[in-house]
Amino acid sequence: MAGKPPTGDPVQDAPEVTAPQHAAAGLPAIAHTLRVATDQMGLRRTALTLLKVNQKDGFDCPGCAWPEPDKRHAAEFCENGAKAVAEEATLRRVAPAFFAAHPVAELATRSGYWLGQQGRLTHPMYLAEGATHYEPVTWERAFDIIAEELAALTSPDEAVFYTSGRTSNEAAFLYQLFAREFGTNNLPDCSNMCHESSGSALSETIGIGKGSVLLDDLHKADLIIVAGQNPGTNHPRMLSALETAKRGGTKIITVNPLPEAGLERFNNPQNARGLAGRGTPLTDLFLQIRLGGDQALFRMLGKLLLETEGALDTAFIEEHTHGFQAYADAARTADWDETLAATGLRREEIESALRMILASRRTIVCWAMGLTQHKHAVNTIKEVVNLLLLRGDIGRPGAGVCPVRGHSNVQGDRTMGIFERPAPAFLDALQKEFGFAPPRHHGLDVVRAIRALRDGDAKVFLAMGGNFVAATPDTDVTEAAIRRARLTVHVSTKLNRSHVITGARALILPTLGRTERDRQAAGEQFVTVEDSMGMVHASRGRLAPASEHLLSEPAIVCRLARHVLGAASSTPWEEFEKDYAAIRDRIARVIPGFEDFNTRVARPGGFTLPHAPRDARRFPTATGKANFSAAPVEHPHVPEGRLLLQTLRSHDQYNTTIYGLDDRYRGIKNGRRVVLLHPDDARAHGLADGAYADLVSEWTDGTERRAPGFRVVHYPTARGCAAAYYPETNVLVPLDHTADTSNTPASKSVVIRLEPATASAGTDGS
Ligand SMILES: Nc1nc2c(c(=O)[nH]1)N[C@H]1C(S)=C(S)[C@@H](COP(=O)(O)OP(=O)(O)OC[C@H]3O[C@@H](n4cnc5c(=O)[nH]c(N)nc54)[C@H](O)[C@@H]3O)O[C@H]1N2
Ligand SMILES: Nc1nc2c(c(=O)[nH]1)N[C@H]1C(S)=C(S)[C@@H](COP(=O)(O)OP(=O)(O)OC[C@H]3O[C@@H](n4cnc5c(=O)[nH]c(N)nc54)[C@H](O)[C@@H]3O)O[C@H]1N2
Ligand SMILES: [Mo]
Repeated sequence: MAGKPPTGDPVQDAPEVTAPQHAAAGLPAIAHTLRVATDQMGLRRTALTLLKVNQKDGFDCPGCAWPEPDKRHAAEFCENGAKAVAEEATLRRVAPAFFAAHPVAELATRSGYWLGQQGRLTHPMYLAEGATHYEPVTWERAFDIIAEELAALTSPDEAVFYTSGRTSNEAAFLYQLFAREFGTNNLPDCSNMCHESSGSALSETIGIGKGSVLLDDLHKADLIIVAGQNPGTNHPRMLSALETAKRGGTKIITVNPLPEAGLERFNNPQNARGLAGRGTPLTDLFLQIRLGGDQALFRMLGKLLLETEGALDTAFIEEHTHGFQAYADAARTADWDETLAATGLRREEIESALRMILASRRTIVCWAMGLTQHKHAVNTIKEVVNLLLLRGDIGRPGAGVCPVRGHSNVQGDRTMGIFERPAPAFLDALQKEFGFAPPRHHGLDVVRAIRALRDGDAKVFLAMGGNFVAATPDTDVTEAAIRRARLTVHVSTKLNRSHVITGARALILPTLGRTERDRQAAGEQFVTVEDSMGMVHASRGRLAPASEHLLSEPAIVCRLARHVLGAASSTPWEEFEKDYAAIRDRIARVIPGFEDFNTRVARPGGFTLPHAPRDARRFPTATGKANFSAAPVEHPHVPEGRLLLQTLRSHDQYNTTIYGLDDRYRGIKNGRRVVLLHPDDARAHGLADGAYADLVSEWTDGTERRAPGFRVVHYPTARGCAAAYYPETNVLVPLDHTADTSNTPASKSVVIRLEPATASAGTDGS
């Protein structure tokens, strides 16, 4: 049986609401997985494909970056991983006839969901200046067009090279090499909108911007604090790790404005207890915090530890840390009234958390976007580090920091040098290996790239994956900025909004996905990725490519580089395209930790990158120690009558890729334009459950932004804290509303007011 054709028209957004669930996965997850997968792939392909996900001889799941356990199940994937695979391995195709039938202006009126459902891109396509339709173009001509526009720039810094985190290590290494040989560090990536705040905070405090725990540490911890993360939806395989930990006696504290089903109870579909029994309860203490209240919470916990006899690991603090006194002085001034106001918690709740921390000899803190997407995100994460340092909980088994990464290779892309602010040592190594002088001045991150495009300072935009216009904040501003570009180019697997909001000229370059065979001159190739815990391993696609016209990402970069750089480059681009082992040999010589790369990655399961704090309690910071921080405590200021809005993911989406219109665990069906409100907040605004409201964001410069027609859902969220899905609500996030230091859009704390809707219901306008 082949896949079903996609629905023909924009979907009517008509949310139906039932009670939220209290457990994740179980049989409904399996049923849902199989339905979605067979719709896209048919039955045979579904079985063949899903059995290769995350196996040692298979491909890395294109879903999240959670690591694979050493002992793997025959089905080492989750419902949402299966959806990510089905989305890529779909049998639906977007061929030239599709583009002939649909003018770009018409496609720009379609929802992101509809665009994505059309299938895989099959041919390179070109939108000429002034043209109404994309037309097929040869690869040669496509590269010439890019070379032509790049040559016309007055400075290499007028070009922007974006990356989304699915790109393999090999492609990412070549891509940054190409950009730097061309002459710019303009390498913004999705990380700028994601864990940049974690990277900033961890580099300053422990000397490396990556998490310090391995999978097994979670099993060994006495206490795991999960703050600002919804693993039931976004990292479902993490629930198996939490379940194993729980069964060994680990306690879990959840810190979240929402009671997320996956953290309440887990029905593991891989065992009988999960399928037929009651599953495993996960959270022992739920702290229903206000949005942005985490820094205040962790600071108060620190103060309480300081006041408790024998609570500190003084030997560790003395030998391995710096700045304790300044921190302790600041923490002692933490005030209960302010803490309770910022967190919305009761004193007893915080004291319960303290008792659990005191009872734990090994504590891990896990977090994701709930901590990183705030104005004071970097200081919030530094506060998490403070708490762990007090107890010596970094650099020993069962303890540490665990920022849970998003895209499956977002961490690897950064390791490979996708960064607008590269370290001088990295550039030195590139220079030595490839014999050119890389640019030394910093490039543009995501927000700065949008400003540069808006102001006419950047003119060519190239994206290695992703969906830039839909993923970034301030949709109207960003779309206008992109439309000013001379040329926009997208290397993509699937159609998305970024292909239809274009510069004067535009190219779509279709590429192979993770699941597909990659054959080059030297034979069949594999690529490598790095997971959230610094494990590097091979990924080998098995399916026939979606079309014979696709090129792999490494091949696209190699050919682009040859067209653009020509004889000026002495890099062996042709060799690299033939055999990716040649790329890995160079990575081995440039990037520490990759010595003997080809040999070590050939081992089943791959290898672990070094991490000085984790491996040896060495902290490569400016002080040579782990740094305490004494930043003032902040929390969002919300004017009277206003609410704070967080923009988050439903269960049926992967970032801007919409799989369906349900958010099963939260009890929402058939619609995405919903706003979750505490019943008291809703009533204060005169909004009954089922009423429709416009969300109006208010920014400090007096400007307002409106997202019309959201169905109000009375929901058990924290008081004063609303929630709605991204990307529909990106129109509300002001471009300048970003985190200090990391410059990450503060998408989890947007001040809004609610107005009765001007129209009763919208179509799905994502
Ligand atoms: N299926 C699926 N998997 C994914 C993705 C996907 O879209 N779909 N996206 C991938 C990517 S790129 C990423 S980065 C991750 C994202 O993974 P998550 O960070 O889990 O994603 P969000 O939906 O943004 O959820 C944020 C969570 O933090 C909570 N939160 C929000 N603000 C605060 C706060 O101020 N304090 C606290 N304590 N909690 C808060 C929210 O209620 C929610 O539970 O998932 C990755 N995996
Ligand atoms: N308001 C708000 N905004 C947010 C967030 C939020 O929580 N709230 N989260 C932010 C976060 S954490 C992130 S990571 C960003 C995500 O930003 P992006 O990474 O830019 O967005 P995605 O939706 O993941 O990109 C999906 C597209 O990638 C392409 N693609 C998929 N697989 C491949 C592949 O293998 N190769 C290539 N070349 N292309 C491929 C497909 O064409 C698909 O349409 O969004 C950010 N934006
Ligand atoms: Mo992300």
